[in-house]
Amino acid sequence: MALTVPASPYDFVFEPTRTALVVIDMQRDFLEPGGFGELLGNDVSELARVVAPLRALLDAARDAGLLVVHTREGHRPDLSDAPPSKLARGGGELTIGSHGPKGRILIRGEEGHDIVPELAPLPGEVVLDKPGKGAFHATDLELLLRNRGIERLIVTGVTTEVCVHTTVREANDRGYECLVPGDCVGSYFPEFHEVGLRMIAAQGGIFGWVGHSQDLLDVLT
Ligand code: TIU
Repeated sequence: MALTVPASPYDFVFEPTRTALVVIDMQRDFLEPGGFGELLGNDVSELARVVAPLRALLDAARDAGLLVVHTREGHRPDLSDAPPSKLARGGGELTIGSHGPKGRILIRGEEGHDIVPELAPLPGEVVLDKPGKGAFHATDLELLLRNRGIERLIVTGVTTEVCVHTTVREANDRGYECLVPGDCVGSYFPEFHEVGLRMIAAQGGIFGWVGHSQDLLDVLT
């Protein structure tokens, strides 16, 4: 049965069986003090507010039978999947692969690369390791979605203007309809968050829809 939620620029209609909840990069490296996000000079406290509403939405999506996809940004220990440009970016001493307080930064298998405990994937849920900002780049996400008949995505996680935006743009170009619940995405920069959300819904929904998790909870539970 199709469900309808109020959203900007107009109502978002979705069939739970044909919709995936995508949780982008809710990793310790981005959210916790001492991780990669903080090493980049960011105020990680800006991201903390996302965890509680996203946990509630995740639980509701699980109960309603939506496909749940968790992503993690990171690289192989030998860095062979990290473009030299990404490794060099920033010019600092601490970069991807360096030893930080939570293990090697953005390296698969390290503590900092893991998803925060509150949002830990359940056994059987898709966990997608991605080397880029977008969840479609160099991953099998599109294949997984096509095989399940998924047409719509509810995109959540961090950060609004970086990995969330890149994923929504990639999805939009591939024909997926994306809803972004604004309280379930976050940025180190409040102004980028604000404008990032407006950019999605502007021009009649140029990249998709922006809504609120409570409206999703109202129809899913
Ligand atoms: N720095 C920043 O805002 N984001 C990232 O590096 N990755 C994600 O957004 N996941």
